[in-house]
Amino acid sequence: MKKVDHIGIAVKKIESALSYYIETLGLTCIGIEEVESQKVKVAFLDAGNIKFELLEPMDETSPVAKFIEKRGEGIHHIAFGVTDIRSRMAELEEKGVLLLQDEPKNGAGGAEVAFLHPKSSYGVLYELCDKGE
Ligand code: CMX
Repeated sequence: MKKVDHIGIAVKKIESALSYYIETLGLTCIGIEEVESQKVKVAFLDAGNIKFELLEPMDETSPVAKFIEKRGEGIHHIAFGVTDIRSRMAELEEKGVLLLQDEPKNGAGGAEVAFLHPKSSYGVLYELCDKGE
C-alpha cells in the first residue's frame, strides 16, 4: 500500500456535520452522492493531502447504521488508493488477510472498492479503493 486516499467518518446526518467541516474547520465539500451498494449517502471533503468521506446511513440495513448504533459517530475506515484491485485482493488473501468480499463492489465516484475485516487488521476497517487512475 503506497497512499491513503481518504478517511471515512460515520455521521448521523451529513447536512449538520457538513456545516462543522465547512464553516468551522474551513474544508471544501467536493461532492455528495448516494452509494446504493453500501446503503450510504457520502460527502467528500478536500483536506489538502487527503480527503474525508462523511458517511450517513441510508437506512437501518447499512453497515454504517450498525456502526453508529454500537460505537457512535466517528472514524469508520481508512481507504488505501490502489491500482489493479483484484491483484491486491489476491495478494492480501494469500497473506491470510480476511476480505469482506470475493469481488470488488461499486463505491463512490465510480471506484471499485473492497474491505478488509477489522478482526484481521488489528481493529481497523481498511478499504481498497481503485479509481482506475
Ligand atoms: N472499524 C473497526 N471495527 C469495527 C468496525 C469498524 N468500522 N465495524 C465493526 N467493527 C467491529 C465491531 O466493533 C465488532 O467487534 P467486537 O466483536 O470486538 O465487538 C466486530 O467488528 C463485528 O462488528 P458487528 O457490529 O457485529 O458488525 P458486523 O460483523 O455485522 O459488520 C463489518 C462489521 C466490518 C463486517 C461490516 O461493517 C462491513 O461489512 N463493512 C464493510 C462495508 C462498509 O463498511 N460499508 C460502508 C462504507 C462504504 C463506503 O465508504 O462507501
